[in-house]
Amino acid sequence: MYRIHNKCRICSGEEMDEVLDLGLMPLANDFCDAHQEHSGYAPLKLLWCPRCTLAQLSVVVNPNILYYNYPYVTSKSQTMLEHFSVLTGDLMVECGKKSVVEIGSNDGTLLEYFAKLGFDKVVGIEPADNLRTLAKKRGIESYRGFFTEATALDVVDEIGFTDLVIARHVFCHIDNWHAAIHALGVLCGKDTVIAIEVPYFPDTIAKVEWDQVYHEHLSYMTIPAMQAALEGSMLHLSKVTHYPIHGGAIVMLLKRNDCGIQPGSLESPKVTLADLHKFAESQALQVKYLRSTVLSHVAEGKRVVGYGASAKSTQWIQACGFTRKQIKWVCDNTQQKQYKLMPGSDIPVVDEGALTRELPDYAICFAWNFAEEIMTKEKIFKAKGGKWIIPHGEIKIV
Ligand code: DWN
Ligand code: ZN
Repeated sequence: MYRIHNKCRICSGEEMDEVLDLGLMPLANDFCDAHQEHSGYAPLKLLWCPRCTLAQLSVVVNPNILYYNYPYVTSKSQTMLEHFSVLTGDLMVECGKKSVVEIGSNDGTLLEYFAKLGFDKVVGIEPADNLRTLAKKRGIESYRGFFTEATALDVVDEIGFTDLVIARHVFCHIDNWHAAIHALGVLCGKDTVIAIEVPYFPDTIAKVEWDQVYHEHLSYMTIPAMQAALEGSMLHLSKVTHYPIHGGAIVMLLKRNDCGIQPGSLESPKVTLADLHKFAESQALQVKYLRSTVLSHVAEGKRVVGYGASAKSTQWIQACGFTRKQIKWVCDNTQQKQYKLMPGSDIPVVDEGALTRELPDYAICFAWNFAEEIMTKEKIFKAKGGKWIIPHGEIKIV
């Protein structure tokens, strides 16, 4: 199911420091029916390479297990759609308006924006069969499989060099960065713009978003790490823009070295080993706090549920050791997660309507990145006396 990763994926350094150990964890998106075989548990440890400053996991879970049937769909939040609208607008300024290739194109939501903006070649690459089917329903065609040199060559054969390549929240899921960077080069003509969106690790650290650490996220991105990874390749980092999505993300624009434009200087806060040790200490305190808060409410006879069966929810539930004794259910608007069981804890996932049907006393908003949207939508819960617990940074009860 997994293999040990003990050499830095940028510099092959073997002297990596262990900075966070979450123990054995289930795969964050392994939602199963009761009778289905669960994928099981794998160690979840964060290592730090002092040479190139990349934080990375100590194991690599087989990507076929993680991604061939993937329950997360990008179209389930209004906030995300607004982000897509801003992002496509920003990228239109950077590139020509003919062809776009998206790596990890999910259900085709983002590519549909580009199709509507008048791009005439819109192509996805997506390993998950269920997601390619959803994309097809939107009129988006996607190549089957992971992003490799072979796929890049197929795409170039079909549409030539593309104006824009976009990869949202996939780069940190990739094990072999050097192969991926090489394959990106294959897609690129002189004027191609590559846009890579990733969670921004300095934000993850500063806001103690430890729940972003799970088996899918093999690496944790900083600008110096990306620059180190690109060294010696035909690409360079030309621009970085920060966006608030998913608790803080950056979009890095990459161009070919021979594009004729010199990159400007890129500012980047440094993450240090000391920051990571502090992060690990704060993580333990957050878990202790949520656990004791929930246990004391349950002891008083209050009903506690979860809202949003995000990957992050698996991390919280597992780290706090919650079972359905503490959390009755987690509701979610994603059909593929509903009426399944949460990975590890087997807490049931139900539809969103459960919140107003059952009016529990407390709902933990595990999709804290969409808390505003969710709280606005679920006004009745609050009006009837329900309280939100927001497990992000200093845990808040609203
Ligand atoms: O990298 C990744 C990031 C970008 O997305 C993936 N590995 C997996 C995924 O992480 P996540 O599952 O933590 O993502 P979200 O978008 O925070 O998940 C939110 C969950 O909440 C989804 O299952 C949808 C659900 N939801 C809901 O039920 N009602 C969301 C909203 C806004 C709602 O109103
Ligand atoms: Zn390294």
